Amino acid sequence: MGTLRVILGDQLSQTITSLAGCDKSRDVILMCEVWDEATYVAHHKKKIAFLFSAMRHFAHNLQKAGYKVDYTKLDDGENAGSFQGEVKRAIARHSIDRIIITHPGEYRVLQDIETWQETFGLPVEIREDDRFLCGLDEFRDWAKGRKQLRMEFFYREMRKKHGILLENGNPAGGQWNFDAENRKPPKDGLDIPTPHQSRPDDITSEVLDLVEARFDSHFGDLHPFHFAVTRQQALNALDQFITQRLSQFGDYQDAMIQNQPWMFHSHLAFYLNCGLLLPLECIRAAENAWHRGDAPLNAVEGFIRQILGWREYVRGVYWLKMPGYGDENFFAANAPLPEFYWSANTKMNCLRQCVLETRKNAYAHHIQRLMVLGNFALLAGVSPAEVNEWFLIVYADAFEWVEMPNVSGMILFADGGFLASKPYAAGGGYISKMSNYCDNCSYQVGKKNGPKACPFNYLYWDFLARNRAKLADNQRVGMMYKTYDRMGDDKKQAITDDASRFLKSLS
Ligand code: FAD
Ligand code: DLZ
Ligand code: SF4
Repeated sequence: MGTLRVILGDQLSQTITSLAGCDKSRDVILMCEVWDEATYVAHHKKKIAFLFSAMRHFAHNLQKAGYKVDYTKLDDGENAGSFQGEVKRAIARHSIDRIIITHPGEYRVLQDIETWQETFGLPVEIREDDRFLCGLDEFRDWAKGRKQLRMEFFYREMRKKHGILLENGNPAGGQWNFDAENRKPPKDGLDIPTPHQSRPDDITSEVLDLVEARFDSHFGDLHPFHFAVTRQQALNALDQFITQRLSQFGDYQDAMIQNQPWMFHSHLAFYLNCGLLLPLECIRAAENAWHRGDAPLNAVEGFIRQILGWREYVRGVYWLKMPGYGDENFFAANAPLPEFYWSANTKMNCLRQCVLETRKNAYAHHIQRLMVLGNFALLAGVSPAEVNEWFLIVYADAFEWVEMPNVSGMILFADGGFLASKPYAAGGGYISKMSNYCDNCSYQVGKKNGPKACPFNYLYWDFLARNRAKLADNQRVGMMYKTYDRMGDDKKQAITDDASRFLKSLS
């Protein structure tokens, strides 16, 4: 008798806890491509191709390392279509007396796994996912008794715990956070390196054919496909980021330039989230670049904060708030998601560009997600459920544990301020300052009202006015009401009328 060790599509790390203590002569590793996972939301074609190809390469490498791997491809005739069904089939095929799996990334999947012991009459061990730098119990302890959680304080604890960017126990450079230096607008003539690109091999080509045939109706362009799909390729992508982009990551972290989807970002979330890269190795690589003098502290600290701070923090919040986080709706927002989030058919150039790039690359960088796509969904009062589904579908790095807190917590403030201290609402002025999108727009960012005015401008004030009862006491937003109150009645009416006309035109 042996152990069935189940590895999910986002657990592609050779150090995954479910493999610890594996008896290669008796234990069986189960990996499966299943219809339920590929369609519970209609993921972007590139996302499915990326995960299936990475899974197949990972299984291949496990086999080469001497593991007994049982791998079900999506189009295998007997494929049961679900994790539960595939585990059942594997138990029937092999001589199994227990199941081991690492804690999954999604609550939905955990609920399913928790039924296996009873369903199959075998002991099921769910092991901690130690690829994260903060355990779930540890986060719960940190959060206990705090009325409000703030990422910044959590991040400082993580810096101390892991000894990152410390000098004699103090923060390197005398500050924990160098964000103030990381808000440069874009400038002409920036030399942005070409992003890392891997060439599809035979395994990837087979997967691309499969996705083309079976997921044709899903959103997104399948070709060209250049994601890294092996650990070695992902390490190359990390190395390329550290040597070519990191030094400018901080300065232009918030900048957006038309037709420059990749900017100086790392594009590593794809690989971190499926397990091809580990958070600590990315953090150490950045820290070492600073020690070598290859990248300035504002860039290195900014990058590390995203991984050691935000990434761990949102995961902690997700597991603290589940189940039910996705149902929270502080503003009672219930508008449908505008059709242009799929078609890009809008005269608002910033939104059009961000949707077009999302469709092409299954990627948009943080500030596009936050201040363009997210900001609009917030101001337009789109229902959290619809926004969550869209963000989960369209990005190849999207898994619910990281997508949902960013959507419900960060952009929609649907949790009433549990994750973030204020809604990231902004008018067109912010987008105009941080991008060149407005240069090519049918609307005029300088105009506040009327048919030619940038819709972000009046939607912003209309959002504040509509939600006054819920926001007036928020210290970070409250002062905006002083500005609103100084406006004349005609101006306030124009805001309401423009917003109402514009929002009606969306449906
Ligand atoms: P970089 O800008 O290079 O940042 C470095 C790394 O830091 C990222 O790879 C990521 O691992 C981590 N990171 C940065 N910001 C965050 C954050 N807010 N939360 C968690 N990790 C962070 N990130 C995802 O990984 N998956 C998602 O589904 C996802 N959905 C998002 C939805 C919205 C509405 C917003 C505002 C943000 C979302 N993010 C998500 C966070 C962030 O936008 C992406 O991690 C980032 O854009 C990925 O690109 P990158 O690897 O080039 O990141
Ligand atoms: C996102 C995804 C997709 C598209 N397909 C699979 C799959 O076929 N097999 C699999 O093991 N995982 C897949 N995943 C990831 C899961 O939906 C889910 O996010 C994780 O298993 C949670 O840890
Ligand atoms: Fe976007 Fe407004 Fe600028 Fe147009 S004018 S690109 S809608 S911010």
